[in-house]
Amino acid sequence: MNNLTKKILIALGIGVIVGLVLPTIHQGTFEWLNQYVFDPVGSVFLNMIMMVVVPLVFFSLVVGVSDLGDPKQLGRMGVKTIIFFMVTSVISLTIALAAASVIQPGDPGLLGEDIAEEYEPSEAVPIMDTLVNIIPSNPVASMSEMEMLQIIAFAIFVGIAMAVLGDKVSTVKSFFKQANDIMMQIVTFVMKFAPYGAFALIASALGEAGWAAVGSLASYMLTVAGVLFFHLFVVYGLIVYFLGKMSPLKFFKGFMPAMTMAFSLSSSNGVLPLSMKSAQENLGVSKQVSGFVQPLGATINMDGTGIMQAVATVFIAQVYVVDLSLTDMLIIVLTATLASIGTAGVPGVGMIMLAMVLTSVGLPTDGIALIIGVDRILDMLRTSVNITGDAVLAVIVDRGEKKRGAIDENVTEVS
Ligand code: DAS
Repeated sequence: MNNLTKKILIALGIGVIVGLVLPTIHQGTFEWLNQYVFDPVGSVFLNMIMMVVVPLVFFSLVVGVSDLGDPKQLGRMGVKTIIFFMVTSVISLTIALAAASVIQPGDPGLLGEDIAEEYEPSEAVPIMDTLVNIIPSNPVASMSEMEMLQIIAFAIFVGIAMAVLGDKVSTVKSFFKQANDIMMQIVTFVMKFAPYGAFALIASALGEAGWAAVGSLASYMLTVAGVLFFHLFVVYGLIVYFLGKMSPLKFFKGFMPAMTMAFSLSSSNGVLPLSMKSAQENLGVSKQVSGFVQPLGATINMDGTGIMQAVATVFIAQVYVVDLSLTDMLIIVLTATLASIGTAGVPGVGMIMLAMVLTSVGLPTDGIALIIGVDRILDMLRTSVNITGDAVLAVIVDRGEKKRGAIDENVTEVS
């Protein structure tokens, strides 16, 4: 477990104690601290997260899509990889939305009854209008208004155009890559502030909501963890058995070193070398397939993150007593799936993308304050799921390529 994770977990523990105990000792002291310490520190942390959402989504998506290469040259393996990633993302998001809707982890009174009256949800937009309006008439206005689906659509157009133009736009492409690196560096700065932000937000949330919040937070965490384990062992297990023709036991035993490292690092990118080593040496995946599918997956495929985002969005909607329509559910699936295309696998990025999903369905992002404190624990779990999805696909693509005779074990580049 790395140093930052330890700091966040310690800050979280102290925040829970302060939030639950201080108001029972002296309400006035809690209220003063809440007004002059917890709220300001928590708001700064939330604002820092919101600050990077639009540029991070735009730059990472442009780079992610353009890195996929020219659609014409993408090739059989590329098309299979992207389709599989999208299919498992939609499956994981659908399971998560269904589970959260049935379990109902969000306690409507969590933020006080008045919040339910105060908060006027945006009126439900018909599905057809939503789909038509995805294409922005003014991309700059969409960015300033944080219209996430429109920003994603514009970024995909730019990314594909960049892929088609290739070397003609290499200067612009390196600008976008460097801009994306800058955004990821800012995410690293923001995460360094996470222990203070997590402490302030959980102390404030629990102090205001009391013990009821503990139950609701526990229910939220158990829902996310339950769906993650189901997706990991049942969905991936079935896929690797029926499509990869590999025993799930052999698969999980062989990939366990990478899964445990991902759990402690909370970073798909950080564990990528070990992910590829485990897939090649323990699961027999060829270097060509592993070298193509797993790095691509570490960036564009984050089923675990999508599960958290779907459950968190339903949880926050329940707390604000907002009924999500079918259109909203579709938007959540679209936004979470497409947004993960560009987002790099580093700690905490899923929470930043959650702000984007919430915005896309018109929910208040300050609902993040309720769950961000416990997010690091879930980040560890979901990162393990993220990289396992990549390995499952590597096994399947490798089997397909070997069956087709397209793999020459001695060749290193992708055929
Ligand atoms: N920690 C991210 C990863 O490395 C996932 C997330 O933040 O949701 O995949």
